[in-house]
Amino acid sequence: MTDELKKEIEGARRSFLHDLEHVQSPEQLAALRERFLSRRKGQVSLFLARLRECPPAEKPVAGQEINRFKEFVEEALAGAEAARISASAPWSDPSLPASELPVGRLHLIADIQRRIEDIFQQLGYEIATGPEVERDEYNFTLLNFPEHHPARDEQDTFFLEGHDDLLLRTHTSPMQVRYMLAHPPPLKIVSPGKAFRKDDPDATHSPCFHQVEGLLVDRGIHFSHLKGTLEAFCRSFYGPDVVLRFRPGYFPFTEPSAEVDISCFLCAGKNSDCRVCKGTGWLEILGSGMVHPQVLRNCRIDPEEYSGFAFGMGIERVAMVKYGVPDLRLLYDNDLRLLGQFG
Ligand code: 2U9
Repeated sequence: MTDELKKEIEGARRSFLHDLEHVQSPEQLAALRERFLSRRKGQVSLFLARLRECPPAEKPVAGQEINRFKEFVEEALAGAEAARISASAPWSDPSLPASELPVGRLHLIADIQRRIEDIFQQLGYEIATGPEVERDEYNFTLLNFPEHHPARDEQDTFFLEGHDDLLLRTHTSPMQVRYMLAHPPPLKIVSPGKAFRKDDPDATHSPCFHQVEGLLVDRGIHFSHLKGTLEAFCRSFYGPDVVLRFRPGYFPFTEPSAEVDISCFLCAGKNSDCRVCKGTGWLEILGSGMVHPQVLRNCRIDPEEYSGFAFGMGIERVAMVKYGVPDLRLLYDNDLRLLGQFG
């Protein structure tokens, strides 16, 4: 019985291999599988049915033979299927370099903010950040804004409804007030972050913008320290050949105050059609001054013993000047092409 079955299995194996060799389509391959492995009438099932007729002593050997045949058919069909799939796959060359993946980068505002922070940290400044919803007292009163200053008008500042003394800070200066109230001098800090003003958006204005302000308070601080510090910063940020120009200015919280221009880093004043400085040779970039004695007093610092300087810059303005961004609104459009185009 076993010998007879063995012969039949051998015949079936040859017939299977012959047909497998001549398979020409996925459909023919499926039909071959059906013919040998179908549960009801497949060749393997027919052999298994024959086991019942086997004498008990021969059953284990006969069963083993049938199982071996079944595994052989299954493996051969799987191999043929795999070969068919890889033959139909598009040709590929694994030695080619991988296709380029898009790589993310910091937004211009965040990038510039960090670069400015890095430079001041190297000069020994600490980074001090604070709340965007501020008290009127820290945003205006202690900074020496008179009661009827235009900035305190509802037209210019976002006050919180139902909270007369709360507002969205109009500059990052209140953080420096907080710091002075909490730390005795000497102190050296920069305060980066968002500020808010009721401006209609246009190419140079946005109701939410970003600033970095700096403050240094110690004994014997005078205007030369301010000049030297801003020169060191601008040379590091804009290039070693940049020249600074100080013009008189006015801020309630500094006295004297100065607007600071830098020489045009693109044309150094030599190109009357320069796209960066528009031919003037100068770029307005910073505000600064010596901290007003009243502001020091308001922050519990004796102006007879201590003096300090402060400065501020708008990050959007820096981005526009440094990278030639023509319209500040581009910085907020969330168009990823911005990241490749500038900076
Ligand atoms: C304290 C005392 C003094 C910070 C200063 C400026 C000058 C300034 C503007 C630049 C462009 C704001 O973003 S902007 O519109 N800032 O010109 N800021 S001095 O002076 C301070 C701050 C805090 C306690």
